[in-house]
Parts: sequence; structure tokens; C-alpha cells
Amino acid sequence: MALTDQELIAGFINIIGQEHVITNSSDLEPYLIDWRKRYRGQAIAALRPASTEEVSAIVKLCAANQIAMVPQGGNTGMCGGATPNPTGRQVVISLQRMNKIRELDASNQTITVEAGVILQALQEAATAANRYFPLSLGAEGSCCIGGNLSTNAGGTSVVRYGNTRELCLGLEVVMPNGDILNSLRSLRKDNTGYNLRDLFIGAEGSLGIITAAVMKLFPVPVAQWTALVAVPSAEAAVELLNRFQAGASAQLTGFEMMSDESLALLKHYYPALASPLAGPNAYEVLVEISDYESEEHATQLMESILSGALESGCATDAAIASSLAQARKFWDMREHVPLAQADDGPNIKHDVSLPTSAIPTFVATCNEMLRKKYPGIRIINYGHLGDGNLHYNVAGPSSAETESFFVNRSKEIQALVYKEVEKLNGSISAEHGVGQQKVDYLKGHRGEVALNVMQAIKRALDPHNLMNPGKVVSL
Ligand code: FAD
Ligand code: 2HG
Ligand code: ZN
Repeated sequence: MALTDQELIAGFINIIGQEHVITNSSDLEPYLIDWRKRYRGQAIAALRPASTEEVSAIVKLCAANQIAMVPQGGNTGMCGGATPNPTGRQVVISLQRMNKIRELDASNQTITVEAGVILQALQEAATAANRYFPLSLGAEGSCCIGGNLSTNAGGTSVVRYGNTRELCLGLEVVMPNGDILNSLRSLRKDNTGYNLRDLFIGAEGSLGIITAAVMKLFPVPVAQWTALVAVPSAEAAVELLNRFQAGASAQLTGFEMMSDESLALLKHYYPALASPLAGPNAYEVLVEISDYESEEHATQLMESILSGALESGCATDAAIASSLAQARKFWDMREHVPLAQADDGPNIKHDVSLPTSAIPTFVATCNEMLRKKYPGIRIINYGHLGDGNLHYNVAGPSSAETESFFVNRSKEIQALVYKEVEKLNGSISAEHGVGQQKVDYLKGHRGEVALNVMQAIKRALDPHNLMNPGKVVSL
């Protein structure tokens, strides 16, 4: 017979101790709501295990009692994946106490970390060993590597180093029945059957709980040069990207774009981060070059590509950061755009990717269509142009109207934007995942066969649908 909630809680306390079983409603609250405050759920408890064995014991107890489990890292996800459902018997399993760096092998250029290690702590550990860990995103002070892996996070250095998937060599995972899958190998080649690691990366906690990972490290670049460049159109931004790809090749480590409305919003909420370039400009692009030779080499490269771009007219103005502080300011500008949006109120998010050649058409078509249909709207279009990834976010005409605009218009605007994405063979989730936000779009977007395969995998690994049910793939 299944245990009552009280008996379950006693079982959890037995595994991890009373202070790590959170049931008190005010302490539980942060685990039940997402970063954007768009989703809210309920749970019997939030559990904070400190080891893989504790996670395994918790999962076994849940599986025996048909209790659903919602893994959670830093809870910074954008699609409600880490938020429990509004109904059902479930627990949140927070990995935050699993925050140890198990091993750093500088010679093999790898680091083995537990899932709850905060991204910034991982970067700092790499730096302390004279190595570089390139994954970087605005939430790096609070998101965890387990969450990054589970969402296959992108961020600002994908153009050179790839998504989180490309940075991972091995995983340790607690399966939905509590078994521990140990694939913590630090090998760059391993063709022994199916690649199980990649199943869990980007699965958003729907197939198991990642408890540890082996991540790749890189040599520290000798120099990093950052520039802010004004461009007159989306076409010009893509032309500038092509120039940097041709001229800098693998040394191009960042290429981020912000539209005029993104910059205006930023200036409104963070005046100290207003652009140093004379504006308004249709777009401003943040370019970063990393060099393994010398400062001079990096400067020459940046200057020669920029002067060609200014001559051709695809750039109209540029500022090369003259100090680390100024480079940091350029990055702060970019990273504060989503924060300015959050200050402003809810916005209708579209985290899309497209072939970069299709981006000007996408932007022109959507801008024209939406502005005509919804006069006065603000289109906060910015993102990782180097990866063909736009955050094409739509907000009501003013901050006061954002909530009602969001509530009343989200569905129809998303349908319109996604239709254009489909026409151009793009993706409706470039980097944020599916979570609970896009479950209903998955079949239409990926097709019936792909959905069937995903459901078959889910059923095979989690036959009772206990691992983050209702997220990614609905059964
Ligand atoms: P959570 O939000 O806790 O969880 C995310 C998903 O992963 C959930 O489905 C959860 O169930 C699952 N999960 C978490 N941990 C585990 C685990 N150990 N095992 C199994 N499943 C698990 N994302 C980008 O890709 N690029 C960006 O540039 C970017 N910038 C951001 C900027 C800001 C200001 C914010 C708030 C968010 C940003 N994000 C970005 C989104 C978010 O930070 C990432 O998705 C991040 O990877 C989530 O990590 P987390 O630890 O917070 O995961
Ligand atoms: C970013 O690139 C994040 O800043 C957040 O992915 C995007 O809030 C968003 O839409
Ligand atoms: Zn992003």
C-alpha cells in the first residue's frame, strides 16, 4: 500500500535529515514558482540531497510510491521546466547541495563537477587552474551545471565553443527507478554502443536526474577584444557576421545583437548602461575576438575587420573597448536586456533559431505583420546572432499594459511568429527548451514521427511517467 504524505516525509527525513526536507509553506514557496513568475505549482516537499546515493534513495522511495519528481537547479529556466505542476503528488528535488568539484585534470583539460555547482563557480575553478570554461550566460551567478546540461543551455560563446552538449564528455545520472548510471568518462572518443549521455542532455529532467558531469576545459585566451558596432539593418548585421567569420574564423568568440528598442528599454531601466555610440541605430552588435597569440594580433584583427565593415557601409560606427572595465560594460549592456524586460513586465517570448541567411526576412516579415496588427507594440529583438538565435520578444505598448497584453495576446502572437519560423525552417526553441511552455507545440513543430520516438524513449526509461511529468513530452 502506498505511503501517506506524512509517512513519505518521514522516509525522506530518514534519508537526508529533517533540515533538508522543506515542507514549511514560506520556505517551500521559492521552489514552487519560476524565475519569470509565470508558473506556479505545488509539492509535498522540496528535498535537498547532498550525494548521488541520497538522490538514488529518494528516487527509489518516490518510485515505490508513485510520487512524481521535479529536478531543480538554480531555478532560472525560462519555460517552467523546473516548476512542479499545479496538481498531483510530487516533490521538488533540488540539486543545490551537490556542489562539489570532484576533480580537475588540467592536463586532460577536464573538470568533474556535481550537478549543483553554480556555473560561475565552475568558471572560477577553471581560471584558478589556468584553464578556461567557456559556457557563459546572464544567469551564471545562480544557474547550476545540472540545469545547464538539462536545458542544453546556449549563452554567449556558442559561436566558438558550441552549446553545453558540446562541452560535456560524461555524465552520472540517477534513473527514474533509482539506478545510478555511471558514464563519468573523460574521453574524447568512445564508440561503445549508443550514446546515452546525449539522451539526458536537453531532456529537462524528463528522463532522469543528472548528479555529476565531466566538462571540457580550454586554454585561457591571451587576449580578448570586444567592440560595440552600429549597423543600419538586419541584413547589415548578417553581413558583419560573415565578415567576422571570414576574417577571424575560430577567434570569433561572441557575436550578439540588440535592436534599437532593446537599447531604449535598457537605457530606461539601467541609464548607466546606455550605449556609448551615437544613436538611435537600427541594431548594435557586440563582437568579441579571442586570441591565443598576442594582444597586438587581436587588435590588428579587430581593427582590420571593422575598418572593412565601416568602408562597406555594413557598419556605421564602432567603439573598441579600451579597458577591461569597458569590455565588461558592453557585456553588462547585453546581459541586462532580459533584466530590463523583467523590470518592465511580462513579455511574449520567442526563443527562435533560423539559418542566419533567413534572419533579415524573418525580422522584416514579423515586424511588419505584428506592427500592423497591434499598433504601438514594442518588439524587443536581441540575441545570439552568431548562432542564428533571436530572442524576438513582444511587449504591449507600455509597461502599464504589458500584463493584460501578455494575457490576452500571447497565444495568437506566438502562433503568428511560429508560423514564420516554420516557413523558414527554423526552431521554436533555440536554447531555452520546451518545459511546460511549449509542450503543446512540439508535435506540430517536430512532426508525428519525431514525437512518437520521443514518447517511446520516455516510456522505456520512465514507464510510470514520474520524472518531471508534463514537461517536454506529454504522454
Ligand atoms: P532550472 O531552471 O533549475 O531547471 C531547468 C530544467 O532542467 C528543468 O526542466 C529542470 O527540471 C531540469 N533540471 C535542473 N537540474 C537538473 C538535474 N540536475 N538533472 C535533471 N534535470 C535537471 N539560457 C540559455 O540557454 N542562454 C542564455 O543566454 C540564457 N540567459 C539567461 C539570462 C537570464 C537573466 C536568465 C534568468 C536565464 C537565462 N537563461 C539562458 C535560461 C537559464 O538560465 C538556463 O536555461 C539554465 O541552463 C538553467 O539552469 P538552472 O540551474 O537554473 O536550471
Ligand atoms: C539571453 O540571451 C537569455 O539574454 C534570455 O537567453 C532571453 O529573456 C530572454 O528572452
Ligand atoms: Zn539567450
